[in-house]
Formats: sequence, C-alpha cells, structure tokens
Amino acid sequence: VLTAAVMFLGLAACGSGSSSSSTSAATQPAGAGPVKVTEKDFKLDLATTSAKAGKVSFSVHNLGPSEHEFVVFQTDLAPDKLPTKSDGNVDEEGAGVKHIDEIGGIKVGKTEPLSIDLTAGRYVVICNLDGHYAAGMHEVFTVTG
Ligand SMILES: [Cu+2]
Repeated sequence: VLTAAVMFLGLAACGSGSSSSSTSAATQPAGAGPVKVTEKDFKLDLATTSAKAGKVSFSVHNLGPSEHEFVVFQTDLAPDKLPTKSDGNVDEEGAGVKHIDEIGGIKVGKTEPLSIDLTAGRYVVICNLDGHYAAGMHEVFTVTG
C-alpha cells in the first residue's frame, strides 16, 4: 500500500508541471460573460465567434458614427449570400434564413444586451439598416452542442 502511495505522489508531482493546455480562444466557454460585439460603419466584430448551445448573451456596442442594429439569423448560407430584397437589404422572411431575434436601433456610443436560447447550428449576425448589410455588416456565429 505504501509503495503505491509513493508512486502516486511521484506521478502527481510529475504531472504538476506546465499543464496549460490552452483552449480555443475563439470559443465562448459555458458560464462565461457575454459575447462582445462591436459595430461601426460598416463592420461587425465578434470577440468570440462561437458558443455552447443554451442561453447565449451578446453585448453589442455601437462605435458609430451611424445608428446600427444587431439581427440574428439561423442559416447555412454564406454571410454575404443571404436572401435580399430589391433594395439590397436582407429579406428577414426570405428562403434559407430563420430570424431568431434582434436589437433594433442601437444609438451611437450605446451598448445593448441580447440574451437568446440558441440550439447547436450555424448563425449569421448582421446589421440590416438600409445599406449596412451590403456594405459588409455580417459575420458567422457558430453554436456547438
Ligand atoms: Cu448598421
């Protein structure tokens, strides 16, 4: 019994070295803070591009200089290939996209929260104010099971 205990201690000591197995920086760990999103003319930046299925919180900050919004679709389409209307803005009831939720009209300098239950799958987040999607405000967000 004693020998086994000593061996175990030896193993434990050996294992206490640098065991810093870095996890993917891009995945939002469960129970972490909200996914930070920054919007500006005309770009949308996600601090983390994926999260675990369940309640996902976003914190959307608008750097301006225009008002922006934050719209979440579940879709397998490429972020720049969502169905659009004749004006170039995304058709939120279009084929291949499922509108999940959104924050409308985020004023310049403001930060708005959005918490939604997301199932595993692929999502695209955009700003759908006039011309903003076409100008490049779209990103992919992945939810893992
Ligand atoms: Cu916008």
